[in-house]
Amino acid sequence: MTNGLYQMLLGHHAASDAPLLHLPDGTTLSYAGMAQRVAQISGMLRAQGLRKGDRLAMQCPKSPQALALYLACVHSGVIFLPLNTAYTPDEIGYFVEDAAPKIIVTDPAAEDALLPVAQRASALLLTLGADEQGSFAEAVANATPQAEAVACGADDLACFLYTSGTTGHSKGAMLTQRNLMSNAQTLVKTWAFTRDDVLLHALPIFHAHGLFVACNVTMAVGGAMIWLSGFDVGAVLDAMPHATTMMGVPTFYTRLLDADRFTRDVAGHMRLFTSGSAPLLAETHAQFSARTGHAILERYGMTETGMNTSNPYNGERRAGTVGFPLEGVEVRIMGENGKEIAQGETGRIEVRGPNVFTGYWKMPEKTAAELQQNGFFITGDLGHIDADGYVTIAGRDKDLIISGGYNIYPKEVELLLDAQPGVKEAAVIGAPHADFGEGVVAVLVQQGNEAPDIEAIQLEVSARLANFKRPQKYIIIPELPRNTMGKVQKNILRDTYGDVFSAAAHTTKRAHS
Ligand code: MLC
Ligand code: AMP
Repeated sequence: MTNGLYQMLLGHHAASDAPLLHLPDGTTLSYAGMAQRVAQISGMLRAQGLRKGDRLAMQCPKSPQALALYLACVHSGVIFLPLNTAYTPDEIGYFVEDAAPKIIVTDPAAEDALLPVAQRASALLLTLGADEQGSFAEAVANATPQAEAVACGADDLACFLYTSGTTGHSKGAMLTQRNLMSNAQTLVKTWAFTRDDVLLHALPIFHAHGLFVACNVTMAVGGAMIWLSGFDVGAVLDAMPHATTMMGVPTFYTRLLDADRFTRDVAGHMRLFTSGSAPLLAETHAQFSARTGHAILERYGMTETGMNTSNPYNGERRAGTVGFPLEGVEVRIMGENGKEIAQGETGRIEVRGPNVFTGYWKMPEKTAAELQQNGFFITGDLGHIDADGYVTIAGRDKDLIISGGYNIYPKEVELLLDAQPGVKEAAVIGAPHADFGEGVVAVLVQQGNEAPDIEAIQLEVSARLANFKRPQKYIIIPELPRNTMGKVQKNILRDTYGDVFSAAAHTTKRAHS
């Protein structure tokens, strides 16, 4: 048994001087250079007693060494658990307790706050900053390199990605080597990636999009990445003439379109722009085509499944659709009665294939509720398939807000707001937002005669929840609209407060920001 995922990502090119990362300081890290880093980190993991199947959690700023840590986990058979850098220590505490990692690697700035979390879990806490300084670097420098990859099979677990749920509790989606390998290989074919590609990488690497789609696909072919720490329009425009491809969330594209400097010439060297993680407005697609001559290729995926569908590389990229099921992936649309429904009609989207995860860590009931015995995963998205086979996402069956490509489950925010002084109950909704697609709005019902102290609530929310989950608007109303079953009618709230982020709304609504 070898280690298929490691072979695909790095093993095949471990001796190559070809560039892997082009860095902002003008230097380049080659595949061979990355393989050396990985062997060194693997040596440290081994010395710390981590073995196949153990977990390592990382909440670090994006850096080449953070990518090397992911690869070293794959190399060592250690399950990699990347965490959003915006998560608060409270949130991290939950993931650490649930996944029980042996090592937590964090930003030096978060060390003090995370120390109690690490101590409670008996985990070793190491620090790794954006400049690659910290105790992680010291531990790695002193290690004996471990060149040989630990043998892993396709069914061995490679990563846990936490995804929030409608109950307010996050679930660790367990992804195997097969899930990641099959998806990357399919995408390489579908999007015609080759070693000549230079991907402009401005996404975070703690989610499926930036890590498994962008990095895995590029590395599977031995291509290069221009490695940016995040999405800064100026830096992206400077880099674009040197790149051939970019993967982004819709916010990337609307922000680029807002920049006068973004012209057909700047995009002239690119062969492919892909979009996903959130719906791309047909209007953005059209504006982008008019400005650059490029039709953005929209695809559809999930943490639990990797990518499911894609518009074609050759052929019509139809705006407003997410294209066709990927090779080897089955997509079906189910009706209320549990039966597959006729083409063209909207129903629940289910997917099956080698990309679909194996279940939620330590949550057999939740796994059984969403991942059926026949292998079809219930995505929680609603959609239809047209006569030509294009899939359209028509809405969501799950109560979910997607803001700038990040998911917010209202229940999690509502539970916190419900517990605040002066709040009788809360409903959290998404409202159209020009930059983020959707923005988070909290609708509160006050307890008693005194209005809740919004500033105090905002402080508490900031201490507890990651920044992208925090409501950007608070609205106080006498009572929440409910149906005859007593269920809050969020559709009415969305209709009523749908314009809170538009300029005119500021003067007409009783909204605090
Ligand atoms: C940042 N902020 C956000 C936000 N990102 N608010 C709402 N939604 C977001 N997504 C807030 C911060 O709290 C901050 O507020 C202010 O905006 C500026 O912060 P920033 O960090 O400077 O923002 P910026 O770097 O501009 O980030 C915006 C962004 C980023 C769109 C570039 O959010 C991003 O990289 N999104 C990508 C998400 C992604 O990779 N999703 C993939 C999931 S995988 P304040 O008050 O502090 O100033 C998946 C599967 C699939 O879904 O199909 O791909
Ligand atoms: P996540 O849990 O972060 O993996 O988010 C997955 C969800 O993002 C999916 O279930 C969809 O609701 C949404 N999503 C991903 N890609 C698209 C897309 N291209 N269009 C619309 N929604 C998308």
